[in-house]
Amino acid sequence: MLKNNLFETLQKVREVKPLVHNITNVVVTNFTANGLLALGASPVMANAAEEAGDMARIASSLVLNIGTLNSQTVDSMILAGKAANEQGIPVIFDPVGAGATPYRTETAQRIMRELRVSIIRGNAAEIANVVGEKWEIKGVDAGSTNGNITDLAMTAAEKLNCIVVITGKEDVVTNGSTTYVVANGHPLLTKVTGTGCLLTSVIGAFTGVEKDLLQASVAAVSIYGIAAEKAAELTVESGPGSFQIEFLNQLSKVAADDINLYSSIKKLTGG
Ligand code: ATP
Ligand code: TZP
Ligand code: MG
Ligand code: MG
Repeated sequence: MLKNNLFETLQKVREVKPLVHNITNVVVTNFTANGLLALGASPVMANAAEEAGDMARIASSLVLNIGTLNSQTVDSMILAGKAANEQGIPVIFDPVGAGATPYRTETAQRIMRELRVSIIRGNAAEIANVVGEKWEIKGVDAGSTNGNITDLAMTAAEKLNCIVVITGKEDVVTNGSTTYVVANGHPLLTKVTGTGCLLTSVIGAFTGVEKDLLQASVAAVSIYGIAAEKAAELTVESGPGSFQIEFLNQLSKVAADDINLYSSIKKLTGG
């Protein structure tokens, strides 16, 4: 994937300011809205069943996140997802904590069954549990993983018939046949809650301007990791609090030169 394509896609986000409809969790709502604004997108959070379908219909993309799920928000997710599907609006799903409790696992599987999800993004254990493999998970955090993450991502993409993004030290992005590994990011991202959730919404923003959803996902994951690397350079001595704020600053500042210097994208499989 060409580095100047990455920057062009980012510039499109900044110009178009795609409306990203999020039905997300109460932990990360504010951080997600601020992160999307910093990136250049336009966030909206709308959970009520009375309006979820209407909001999804006017959005560029719909992001569903089960981090603090309850039966009402799950109903709203299904309503919004069906509305988005009818209009051909991409649905991006974050199965937060799938595998931690039966309710989360079953809800994640229900969403994948009842909706046409374009992209699913999670840690390795979450994605494994969505496809019925019982990898260890600790609450919402990935457990220790011995499994092959690339194989897991490719199998999941085939089973779920969507793009799969598995994040961790390295991120794997695949549609089942073409697979990329992105090595951007910084360990400080694991010390701030919601950095996975925000990434899922950032992928949503990129799908609002790039119709090739695999390219959109790779661009989002790499640019997000670059912003984190730059933020870490400035705050690693101070710690996660300073990093969280600087990360928002850097999301708003990623430039063509940063992409040329920092982006680390390898194509593993596919033409
Ligand atoms: P978890 O709860 O298991 O941390 P998550 O949903 O928060 O999962 P992460 O896998 O932490 O999501 O991914 C969020 C961001 O952090 C991604 O950009 C990812 O590349 C980055 N990241 C995670 N771990 C590391 C690491 N050890 N080194 C560099 N970047 C990382
Ligand atoms: N508990 C329920 S949702 C949530 C927590 C801590 C946030 C998880 O965010 P992320 O992005 O998966 O770290
Ligand atoms: Mg994390
Ligand atoms: Mg997560």
